[in-house]
Amino acid sequence: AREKTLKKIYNRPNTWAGMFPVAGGSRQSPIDIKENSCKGDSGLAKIQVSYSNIQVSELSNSGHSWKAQIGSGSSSLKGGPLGTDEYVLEQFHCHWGKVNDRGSEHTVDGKCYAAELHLVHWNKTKFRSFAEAAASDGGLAVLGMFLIVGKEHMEMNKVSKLLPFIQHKGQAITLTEPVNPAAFLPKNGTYWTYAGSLTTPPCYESVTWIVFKQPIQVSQAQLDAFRSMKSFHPCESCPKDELAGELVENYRPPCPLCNRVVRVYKD
Ligand code: GRE
Ligand code: ZN
Repeated sequence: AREKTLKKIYNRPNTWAGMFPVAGGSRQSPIDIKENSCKGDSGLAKIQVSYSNIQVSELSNSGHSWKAQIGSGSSSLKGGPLGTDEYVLEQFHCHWGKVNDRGSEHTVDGKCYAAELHLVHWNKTKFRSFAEAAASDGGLAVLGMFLIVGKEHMEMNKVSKLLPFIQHKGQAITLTEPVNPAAFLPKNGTYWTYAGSLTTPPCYESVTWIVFKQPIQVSQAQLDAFRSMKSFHPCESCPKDELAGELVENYRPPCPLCNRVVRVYKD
């Protein structure tokens, strides 16, 4: 039964290329990061990130994840593979499994983590809006963090404590306290970087991925709060599929690396 469930779930992203041909392209994300095939690059440097007074205008249930939309404040992401172009934070969201041994989108030598957090930034130097950047090469930069189960994450609590109020698809709530997304970055700045895509439709090939090697910790209760969300609208009845409307397994499995190189920066 478990075999059948996994197959069904994995099949879903396989249908995307029908409606979004680029989903079958050669720079898709996520990928399996093979540590021994990564290329050290002396041209890479530490990621420069700063966030101040970040207010989340809306925390919503998209039916596929929770999403924190940034409303105000200032942010700046540059350096590393991004050079001098300045990227600003648009939103952050997460991908997770039903159980702790799977849920991340990127994998490392085949290893899955329990979840993966995405801080989505757009290139304000070259583009006028997030929408324009999202559809353009060099438009987006996403910081990816692996989540493991351990101690409670105080910044993540600002999100996880509100999830009971947005249990169903389409629901949204305001966050009154500011968040500091820098608190989601691991202490160690070692990262992998490569040219990839959005991991959900429309799967645009516009993302410079920066995936941190060191995982961050969240508590079992915080992950369980993610898993308690539902993928259907409040007025709909619970779908009778394998997941029974639980918002879990919302990760895309690894895509072919094709003609790409993953570079590594060692902190
Ligand atoms: C997603 O929907 O999961 C996503 C975005 C933008 C960038 C990366 C990403 O919406 O994974
Ligand atoms: Zn994502």
